[in-house]
Amino acid sequence: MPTRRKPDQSAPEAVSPTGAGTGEREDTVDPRAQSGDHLTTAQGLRLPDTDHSLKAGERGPTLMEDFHFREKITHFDHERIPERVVHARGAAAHGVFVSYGTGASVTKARFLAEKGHETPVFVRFSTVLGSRGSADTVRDTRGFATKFYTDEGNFDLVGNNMPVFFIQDGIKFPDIIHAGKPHPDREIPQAQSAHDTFWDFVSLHTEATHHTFWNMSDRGIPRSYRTMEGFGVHTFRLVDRKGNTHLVKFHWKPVAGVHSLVWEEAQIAAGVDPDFHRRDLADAIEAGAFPEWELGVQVMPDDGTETFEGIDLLDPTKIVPEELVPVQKLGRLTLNRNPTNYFAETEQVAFHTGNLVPGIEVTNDPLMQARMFSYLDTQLTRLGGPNFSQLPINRPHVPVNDMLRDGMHQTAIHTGVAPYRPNSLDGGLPEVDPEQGYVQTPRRIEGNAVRANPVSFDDHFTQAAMFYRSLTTLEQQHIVEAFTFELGKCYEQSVKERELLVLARVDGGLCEQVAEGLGLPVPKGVEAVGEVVLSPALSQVVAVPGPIAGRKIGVIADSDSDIAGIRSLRKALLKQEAELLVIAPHGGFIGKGRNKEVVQRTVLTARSIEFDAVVVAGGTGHEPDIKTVILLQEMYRHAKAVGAWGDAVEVLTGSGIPADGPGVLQASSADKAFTTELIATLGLHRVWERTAAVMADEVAPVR
Ligand code: HDE
Repeated sequence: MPTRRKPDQSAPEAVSPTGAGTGEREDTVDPRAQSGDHLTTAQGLRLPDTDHSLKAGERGPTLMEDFHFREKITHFDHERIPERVVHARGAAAHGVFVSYGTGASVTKARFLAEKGHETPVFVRFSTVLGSRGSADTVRDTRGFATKFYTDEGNFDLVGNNMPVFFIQDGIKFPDIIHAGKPHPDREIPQAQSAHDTFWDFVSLHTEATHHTFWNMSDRGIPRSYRTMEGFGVHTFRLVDRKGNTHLVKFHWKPVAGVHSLVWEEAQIAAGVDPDFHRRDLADAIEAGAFPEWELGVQVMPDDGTETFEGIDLLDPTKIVPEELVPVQKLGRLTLNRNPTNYFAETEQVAFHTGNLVPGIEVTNDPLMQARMFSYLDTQLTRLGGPNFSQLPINRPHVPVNDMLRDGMHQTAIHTGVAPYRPNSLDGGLPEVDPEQGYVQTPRRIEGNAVRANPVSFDDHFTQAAMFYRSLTTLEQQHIVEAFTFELGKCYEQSVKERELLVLARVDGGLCEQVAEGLGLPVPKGVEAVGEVVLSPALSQVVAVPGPIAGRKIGVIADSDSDIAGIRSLRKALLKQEAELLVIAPHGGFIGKGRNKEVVQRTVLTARSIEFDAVVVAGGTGHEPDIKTVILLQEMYRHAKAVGAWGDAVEVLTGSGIPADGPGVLQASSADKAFTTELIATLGLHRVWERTAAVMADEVAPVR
């Protein structure tokens, strides 16, 4: 059996944050990598010592002869591989996709068409711009890449958390990425778009406008990976059993709802816990609050026009509003297992838009066409040669019999003498399969060789205006603040002025507010988009409480606190799969005897960003220290639920929290009414009524 190092569980604070096991599974360990109990060299030679190099005398130089030293150091020197040129920072999980069978009306792909069909998956979430070690919560687009190990071969849906993209033609991809990455001279700023080259590019390439609005919206700072929507972005062509085709757009709908951070939280988290999203995903899975999404499609007719109601379906900067074409649900994805080894799985997984199965095809979207080249190509450098599909995480779960041979890192021992077709020497094998093999639907392709876009790609502003105007006042305010922040970080006046011109073409009111924030004049004589049909589905503010599974609630307590109350609150929250964490002045335990409670966070280690709500347990000492005051004030400022029971209400008021403020919960004990109200407030995600934008409206941000 492989030898395992167990996490230190002796000190309560060192216990896995969720209090659960390590999530490791024996059956995922490759016995070829770790077998036997003894330390060996890569050749299997047992070693007596790995802490001392072989030297000429105790005080002498190291000998060339020390093969163990050389093997150990050489391997270490080569442990890193090039990080992904984009989407370098990521976290992933294993799971299962269960089909509802509803897809049969549009596709013959078995994993979608057969009811109850289960397909193993591996999903990797990422940010686009930052390096592998960058912070999770920066303002950026998120990758949402899913590898379905179907019984017809691997299908990869390599999507994002936003439904549109910056550019319409893949040939510009190096340019937008060069503009978004840190400046080449100083290599700053890391993992963010708040700098001159980014805004220089997007103000000159106005097709980026719609995506820029999504990035500046709350979608650019998701609360968790598990509260993100996912989108295939491009239009795909689905083919049913009879050969009928439809054009579709893929959507992932999170069961936990779509939620975001507020900007100050995102900034604090980037410093206090740069692994915020990675930790959240792993913790939720380890605690058994498995993240879930429903996969759906918007189905449009494949009538030869590749447009729908005037929307060009080949233009990746456009969406089809859900009010126009509702999303039909095809199945449910559950992420239920953390990777065993980050490098072997999350780092080495290789997605490719060209990994398709019968029933799913690509379209002529020029962005998608470029991706069909890039994803295979990039792995040659990143994974060191053409055999990366043999890596365990990339291997399909069906028999593979290709005629690809040799190459760097070849791990297969191929048999036979005739890796060509037809052959007579290997019995004519492998055979081709004209019945079930992947056949592209014949489609007529003609036209002049031109470097040009269709005219329908020219409207860069209408849908940006539709997006902005469809949101609540509160969400619009966040967009205004984000543009003002990002442009405020630019040094070049001309860049700011040009972007104001872009904003003026989208929405005059927005442009005025950003211009005011920047202290610049509003551009004159620019006409904004006129009236647009709104799409309320674009807003993520909810009116009805959603599930709270996986949410974290902190309870401030000390040895005088009402331990029974803490326990009954924990019980109620656990029923909802939410977690209660005790925050105390010191580590170890609070209470005595049977009334002892483990402390999960100390006042020193806790920070507001980790919690969706914080309450103070009755009986807790009334003189809050400065860290407690900061914790409660941040919770209040970030529109999250706070509360207290019994005499601990004084801790709230002593921290400057208005006892009658919205979302400030009070009760004489941690009774049913208190927990019910807490759960309902958490389900709404934020107490937006506290924020200036909503107060100005004098109404809740509900349409
Ligand atoms: Fe990617 N993209 N991309 N991209 N992309 C990569 O592939 C590329 C685009 C997306 O977790 C790279 O293996 C080009 C759109 C995700 O491993 C690379 C173009 C969308 C991931 C690449 C695009 C995406 C990548 C880098 C313009 C949303 C992370 C490493 C034509 C629909 C996958 C790698 C993971 C990764 C190229 C545009 C999503 C270089 C050339 C549009 C989620 O091949």
